[in-house]
Amino acid sequence: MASEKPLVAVTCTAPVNIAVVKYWGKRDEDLVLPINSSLSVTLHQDQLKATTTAAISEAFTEDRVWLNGSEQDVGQPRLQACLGEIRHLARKCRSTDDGDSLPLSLGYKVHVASVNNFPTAAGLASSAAGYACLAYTLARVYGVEGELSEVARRGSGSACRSLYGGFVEWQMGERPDGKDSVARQVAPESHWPELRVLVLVVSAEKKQTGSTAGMQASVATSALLKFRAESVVPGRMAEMVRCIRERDFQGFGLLTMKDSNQFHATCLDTFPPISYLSDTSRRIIHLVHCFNAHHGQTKVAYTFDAGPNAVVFTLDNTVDEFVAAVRHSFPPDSKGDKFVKGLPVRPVLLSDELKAALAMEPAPGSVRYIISTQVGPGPQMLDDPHLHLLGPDGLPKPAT
Ligand code: 2P0
Repeated sequence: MASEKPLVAVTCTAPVNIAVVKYWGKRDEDLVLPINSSLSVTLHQDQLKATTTAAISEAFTEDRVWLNGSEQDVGQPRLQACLGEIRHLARKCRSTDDGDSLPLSLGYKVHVASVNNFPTAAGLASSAAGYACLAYTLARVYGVEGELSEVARRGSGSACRSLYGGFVEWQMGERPDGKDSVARQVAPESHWPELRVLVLVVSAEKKQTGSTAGMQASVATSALLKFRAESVVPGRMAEMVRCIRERDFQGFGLLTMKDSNQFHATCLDTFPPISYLSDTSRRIIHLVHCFNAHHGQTKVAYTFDAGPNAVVFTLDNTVDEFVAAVRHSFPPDSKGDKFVKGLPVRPVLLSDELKAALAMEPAPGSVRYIISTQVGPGPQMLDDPHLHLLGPDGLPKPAT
């Protein structure tokens, strides 16, 4: 049977992105159109990525999706929207094509398996990487070329920003059909090689209020959110693009922190209020401000999404000292050697002046570990068929 009805399989990876001008709130729930533009940094896939295999075959009788090994309800509206959109694009490609070059695949059902190499739903933008990877992989398997923002966005708004490497803006657009609500690269990953990223993981628990529900509540009740979208974000987008183009870390860091704080302020302005930050998050904020005050300039900058984990930006000449400050303020549990994962960080001794400036009671174990990473490229297709997550029978391979 397998030889008569072979499957066509493609495997791709896609990155996590972290917004420095935040998206929060939709003007159209169905099309996933935002109330403001946003801008993000794509993180390197060596540390954080989603991997997805999509396979099509005449032998498949239904669309099926597995996430981290467990089968999902393929009827979920977001999944249906992505599948529907990619098939729509594939039909369009075919009708403008000479007709012979595309596989006879449009009527075939698809099997999809996806895994993340980091905790799902822990505030680490797993849905962004996952849906970007889904859009990119489906496009490859169905032979779709061109703009994929809409496919990814219909899965999860922030996912369209994970379609590119480096620094990426999601232009909110104006059209009711969303055709101009697209992601664009502002600068490639090679643009600012000194920029480093530290993810401070404080909790791997599932978050309490999902982003979609949280945004709906904020749009319905927060006057601050409306003010932010109309009067604050447009200026911040322009200023952030300037900071990135000029590699102005002081400006970039300051604006990143202010925008994170304003996003969390709109969450508190939502009624009933939403609170994503934990005591440890607030301690990290305090640590960053003490560190910067000690140096008399913005040397590190935090940002927080819909969860308590911190993402910290800094430059390569400051990473070692800042990680030492984190170790000092949040002494690791016994497994101290596993405290930093990813890009190497050298141990350094903190000066007595900096220790005094940190002025905090140590909170042992509250930062569980740090992922040390950098800016990275966009989605990639993997050539090695051994890396497919689906076997020749179209079912997930057993985890090794
Ligand atoms: C962002 N977040 O810009 C903001 C900052 C969280 C805080 O985009 O409903 O998972 O799927 O469009 O994209 C998280 O929201 O929400 C998010 P949906 P999404 O990264």
